[in-house]
Amino acid sequence: MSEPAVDDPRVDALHERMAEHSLGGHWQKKRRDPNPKLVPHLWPWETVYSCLLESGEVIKLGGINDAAKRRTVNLVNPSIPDLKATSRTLQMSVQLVKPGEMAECHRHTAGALRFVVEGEGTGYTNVNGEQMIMEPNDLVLTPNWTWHDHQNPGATPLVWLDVLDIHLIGHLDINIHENYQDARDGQGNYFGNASQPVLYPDGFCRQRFGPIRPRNGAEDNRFLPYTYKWAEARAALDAMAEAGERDPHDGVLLDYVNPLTGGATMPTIHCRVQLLPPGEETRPHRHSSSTIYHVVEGEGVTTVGGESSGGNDMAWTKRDCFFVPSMDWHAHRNASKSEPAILFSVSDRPVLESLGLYREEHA
Ligand code: 1HN
Repeated sequence: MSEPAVDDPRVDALHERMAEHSLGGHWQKKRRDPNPKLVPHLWPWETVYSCLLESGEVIKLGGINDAAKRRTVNLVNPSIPDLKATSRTLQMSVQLVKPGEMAECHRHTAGALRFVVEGEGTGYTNVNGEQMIMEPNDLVLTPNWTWHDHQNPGATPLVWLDVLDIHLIGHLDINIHENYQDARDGQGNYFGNASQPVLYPDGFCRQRFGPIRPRNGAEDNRFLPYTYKWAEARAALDAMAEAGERDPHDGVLLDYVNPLTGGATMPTIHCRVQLLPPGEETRPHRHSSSTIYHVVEGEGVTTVGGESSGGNDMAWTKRDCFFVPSMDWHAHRNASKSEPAILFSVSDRPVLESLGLYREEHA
């Protein structure tokens, strides 16, 4: 974008001198728009999955540029391809750990969670020593600065969605990463191993922080490693659907809450799961948080954008992922007259809420 022509050479001279000193006039145009409006987008699972499987053939874990020893395919918003980001705050990726493989132990200031897609119940993420077993559709939290490695001792591939607040953390200039291998204990000795020891059995955190728990909980209860089992979420969805308890904008809706505070799943990311009964059409609403969805089952259509923009229909089917930008009107429709549709979603809502910037509007 070029400067508007100014006839006064004194103004040109001023602009030049300010630029030399890393200064800019409020009246000057930005050189490039760093803030394009994000677009809604759908990533068909078929394509994502085939690229992931192909990466399993040609990308060694800890191969090209290392990439902190993870084999993930990132969902990239087409508005900001250079940033390799799903939204301005969150990253959703898909990760593959093949039978016998391990993704080495590390920790970072970015908070992360996994939503399991494929697994036979033997693969696990070790979070600060707890062996968190990953069964399909389980949700596993690795809060910021918790050690985590992923292990697949089974016979079939382990596949899950990763969600990280890494772009928010980047904007805040606090993106720090440490490999377990390079870390030292209190005596200054290197840990030296690629994985951490298993200290606690699966379910330790659920028992420790669930409704029957020791009096002294976590030191900072906003940052809990935790697992939410799909069997419980699914049973609750079915019971509520049966009872006809529905939100007009989201159908049968459940929050994954922090079990100690009852608040958001994590300080920066909130998770939900919703069931749209057969034939359900929700009423449009919009809000200042942006949301990434993953279709757990069923098929339907999400219409994004108001009447003025004509609306953008995203038709989805099982395991597809799609993004709804902040402040865009949206409504969901279950295309089946006989089967429910289930959507898992993540949003940056807790960030907006904590800054006093959360807004919601209903049609
Ligand atoms: C990461 O550390 C993991 O720990 C997964 O499994 C995905 C995407 C971007 C940056 C770091 C993991 C990631 C990631």
